Amino acid sequence: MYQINTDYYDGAPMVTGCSIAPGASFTYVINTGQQVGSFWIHGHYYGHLEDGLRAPFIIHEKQHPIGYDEEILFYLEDWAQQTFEDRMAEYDQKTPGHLPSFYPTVLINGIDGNLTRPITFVPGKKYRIRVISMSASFWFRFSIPGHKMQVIEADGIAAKPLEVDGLDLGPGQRRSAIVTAHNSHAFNYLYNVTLYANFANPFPGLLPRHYSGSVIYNSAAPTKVPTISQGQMVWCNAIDMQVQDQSPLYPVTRQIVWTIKERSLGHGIPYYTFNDFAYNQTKVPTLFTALTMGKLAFNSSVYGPQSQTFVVKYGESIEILINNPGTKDHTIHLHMMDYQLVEVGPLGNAEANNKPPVKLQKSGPYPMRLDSATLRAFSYIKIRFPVNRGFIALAHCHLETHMEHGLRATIVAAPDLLQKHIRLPQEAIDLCKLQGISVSGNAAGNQRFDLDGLPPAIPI
Ligand SMILES: [Cu+2]
Repeated sequence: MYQINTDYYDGAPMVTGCSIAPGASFTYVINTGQQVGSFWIHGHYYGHLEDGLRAPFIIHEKQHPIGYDEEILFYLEDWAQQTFEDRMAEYDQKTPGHLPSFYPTVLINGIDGNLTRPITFVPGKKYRIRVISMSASFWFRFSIPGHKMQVIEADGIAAKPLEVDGLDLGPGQRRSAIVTAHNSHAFNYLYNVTLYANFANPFPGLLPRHYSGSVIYNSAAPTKVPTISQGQMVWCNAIDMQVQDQSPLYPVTRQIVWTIKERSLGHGIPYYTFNDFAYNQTKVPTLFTALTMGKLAFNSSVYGPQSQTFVVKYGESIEILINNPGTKDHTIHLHMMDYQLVEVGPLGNAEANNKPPVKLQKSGPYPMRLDSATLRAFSYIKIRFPVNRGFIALAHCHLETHMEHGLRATIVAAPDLLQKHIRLPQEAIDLCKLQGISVSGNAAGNQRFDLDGLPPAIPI
């Protein structure tokens, strides 16, 4: 959520505040007047979302929008048979190149994907199908073969309708699409949910995993299953979308380059970074450093090298080029905003790895805005956003293991405006005090550039 001047409600531990310690409580205040659309709530601390602390969060328009009759929600989860902690322990003991014996099942609307309930279509009616990927690691595809989908929303932002055969969602992504029911009720159909990923070896029946549920027009009718393979279908690709409000391409006054690096440390533990350091928690939440360091808050050094902090100023218009020369797909999520996805392209090393290169594509004049973009292996994306207020934005891959193993960065935007407008609620301060966490000073809780006591940054 944007959390304009209420960054302390963002919920990213040690970035915008302290975590909720066992036995403690904290009240989040969400201004529902700033955004509408599909979101989700999830624990942002060490795999909690993967262990189940995740729920859809939908802000409806004040008035029922014209354009559809009913809404049908699907929220999708990858569901492991181990806890995140056990999985990470297994991960950490493996030799390089080996992934844990982890093939998840799928929950559709909170229940076993094999037991999924049917949905009902009334001939001629228009349905808004809302799909929320609350995934921790895997990608999802959703389709209703025999029906086209008009995508009208991505990550809470309204889009000009884009016709596709199905939706493709990385961890954290959300889409809405209009599906018009056929006029005839001669047949029933199926909706399909597929779980897939490029980071684990395919295994028959386990990956990719296919689930389906009935689309009932008439309970006495036979089910029609159109013979179209997933490879023949057109999947929703964010770079093909145009934003509904026709906001033009933002200008660029400064380009920042992040190159994702991957290296195995110790017992083959893969670490990931944007640029040179694996993210590691600071000793003072980054927001509190920005609020208490005066003019030094503009100097990225005070946030510590392992917070990978980039300070940007009011009035700047930022482009981030994110290179992924590695073998794994990621979803790049930025908190507190949506950004324009302006370009997607190949890095040139795909063929050497026996993979087809990602096609070079630039956005149209009205680029789609998102908060979570897919970044495929051997490719890059360019995203843009204006600095029109103060905010602290955690940037991270939305795959839990990647995020917990370093793939995060921090954007501190206009700290002068944060200092002017933010008044920390006592509750946010108490949450830190309860855990003995300092609420002022640099990343180490010291003055100026003295980072004594901060754990060493892990260089990659
Ligand atoms: Cu990732």
